[in-house]
Amino acid sequence: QSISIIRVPFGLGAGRPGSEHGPDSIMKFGLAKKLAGLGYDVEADRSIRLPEGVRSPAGTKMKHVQEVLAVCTRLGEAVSEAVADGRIPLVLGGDHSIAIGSLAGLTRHYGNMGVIWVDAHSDLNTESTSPSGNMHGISLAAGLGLTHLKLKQIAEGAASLKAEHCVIIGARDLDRDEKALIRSCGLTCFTMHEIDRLGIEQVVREALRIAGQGTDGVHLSFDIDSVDPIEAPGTGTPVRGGLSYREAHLLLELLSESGAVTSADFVEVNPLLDRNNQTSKLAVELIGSLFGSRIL
Ligand code: DIR
Ligand code: MN
Ligand code: MN
Ligand code: MN
Repeated sequence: QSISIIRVPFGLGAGRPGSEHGPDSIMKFGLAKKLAGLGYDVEADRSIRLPEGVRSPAGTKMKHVQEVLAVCTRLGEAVSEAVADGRIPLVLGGDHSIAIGSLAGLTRHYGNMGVIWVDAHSDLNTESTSPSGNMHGISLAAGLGLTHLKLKQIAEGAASLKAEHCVIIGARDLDRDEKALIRSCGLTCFTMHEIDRLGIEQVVREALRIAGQGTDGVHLSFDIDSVDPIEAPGTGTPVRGGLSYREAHLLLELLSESGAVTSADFVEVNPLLDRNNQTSKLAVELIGSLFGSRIL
């Protein structure tokens, strides 16, 4: 099996700078070596940069739309190429707006893809409901075709996700209109409340059923702010009451065991806000668990 690590040093979709340093930091703490040690053929030379001269007009409500579109277009091509070559795309953010590029590239190949979105947030705002104007807060809504921005604009042949095959895990900070959308749009949201009650193992089993049954691929989009800030302080919008260290690992170990995941994003690591690189190191470990690293 082979993995294409695609670095996306882009952070303009977040409200504060720093996530653009995520990919290099995660690489620096040994990701490529870790994956090679697990037996994968690793390609790690892809880095997606913002083209020169792209700049959104000032004074619009959503910030940096043109920059997000440009980066996501390039990312969509790289992801699509990896899939066409039979390699697993592993996308390192960057802020979570880049998931729009991953989804655009992936849905060209997977006509009926399931998505597992692990996040403290739901990223289900739209251009009209976003309270912040930050593009990382609309990426799942964009995947579902609920925003003005469409995946089709980004990659030819891309298609919107079906809500019935999308699952959010770890949510605990939702905006008003996101809550209404979750109740009405048909996706499944396992908030921290459900994780407390059911346990992370049952939640992951349910998530795999929803995203995996009757689909032709499963994309994992993992926002590091899903993990409790005690373990993952290096992120732009930390929210207390998150996944414990072991819950996060177990989630990824169970996904690994299932063999269902066909691509992944790891986003929102912000080295400028980190303590002793704890969050970058955690990201390397968690990605290891997704790709088969085990305690024994
Ligand atoms: C908030 C925060 N819901 C927004 N979203 C974040 O800006 O739309 N997503 N941080 O990861
Ligand atoms: Mn997110
Ligand atoms: Mn988040
Ligand atoms: Mn179905």
